[in-house]
Amino acid sequence: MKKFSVLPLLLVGAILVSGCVGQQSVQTTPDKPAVTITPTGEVKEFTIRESNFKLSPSNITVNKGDLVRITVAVDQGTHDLFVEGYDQRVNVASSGKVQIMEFIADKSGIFKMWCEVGGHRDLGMEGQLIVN
Ligand SMILES: [Cu+2]
Repeated sequence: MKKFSVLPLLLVGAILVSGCVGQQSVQTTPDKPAVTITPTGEVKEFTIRESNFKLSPSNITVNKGDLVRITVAVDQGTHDLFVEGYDQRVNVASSGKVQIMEFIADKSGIFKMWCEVGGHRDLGMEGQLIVN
């Protein structure tokens, strides 16, 4: 009789333990590698205006950990905007269109950004995102 009454308790115990272990393994092995940034809590907002063939402003500076919000406004012609390193992009759009890209600046460095349409980059539509 005693064997029968102990067995269910052991099973419950085993389930509880495996449940805890499962939770711990989720915490210690996330899907993505841990990103070691401390968010600054700052939101840095910019508007980059695009025309033939320049970005205005062409350089923007933020601090690592900032939330960066860039409003890309096409004033003239047809353009997109790509930010290297962060792989951020707004779609190709024509005059009058406004798009927003937003990301956490989790890597410091100087990252080029440019318009990918035709030869626009070579014509001057290039700038830099500087993350200090
Ligand atoms: Cu362009």
